[in-house]
Amino acid sequence: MSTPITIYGPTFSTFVRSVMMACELKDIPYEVTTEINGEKIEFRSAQHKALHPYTKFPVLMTEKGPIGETVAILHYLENTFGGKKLYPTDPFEQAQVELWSGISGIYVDTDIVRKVLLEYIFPKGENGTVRADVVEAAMPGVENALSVVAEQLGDNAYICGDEITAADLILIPIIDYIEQLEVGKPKVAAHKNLVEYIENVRKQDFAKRVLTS
Ligand SMILES: N[C@@H](CCC(=O)N[C@@H](CS)C(=O)NCC(=O)O)C(=O)O
Repeated sequence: MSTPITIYGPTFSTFVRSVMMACELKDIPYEVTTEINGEKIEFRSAQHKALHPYTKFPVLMTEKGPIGETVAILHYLENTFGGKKLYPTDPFEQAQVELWSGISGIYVDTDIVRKVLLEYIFPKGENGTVRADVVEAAMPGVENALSVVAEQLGDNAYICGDEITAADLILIPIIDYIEQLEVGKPKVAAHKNLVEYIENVRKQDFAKRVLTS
């Protein structure tokens, strides 16, 4: 087996999961770690800043240097490794994948991950409790994000058609998380196609190995 590529970040991160799923689909051996060259890199430290100017993860370590930002990493993997294609060659279709990668990684991420999920992961209420008012205030944004995604999905298996693409890899971890939250489950259930989408994905090996990690 060839040397695994190194992804810096924690496995619970949605964006780290996107890169992990790309590796799974392309059959690229990989490791996910917070240690680089045997040294623990603390989040938001100077060493982390040297890997990503905004101290974000994932960061892919390559022979030529670190690559931050999920979309940049996904393109690098696509251009460097074979296996499952994550981007169509047709320019218009490719632009759709970029569009839905952007929508998922910016707007859907903000409304679902930043405003709701992170409140559950890092509760900021009294005695470490989830702030119910914050979650409630975020619900219209969650509903809107899910509606936007469900409308685009339509009757297709994936967000840009019949084939899985990079855009799905960004979207899947977000939908997977919110669907498991008590407050999120009924919101996802309001869209039958979205439930079918996430159930279909969860059955597949590339996702099973990542979403449960
Ligand atoms: N635009 C970035 C977003 C990455 C991002 O926000 N990652 C989160 C984890 S899911 C993170 O680094 N959080 C730590 C922080 O903001 O300090 C990308 O696509 O990679």
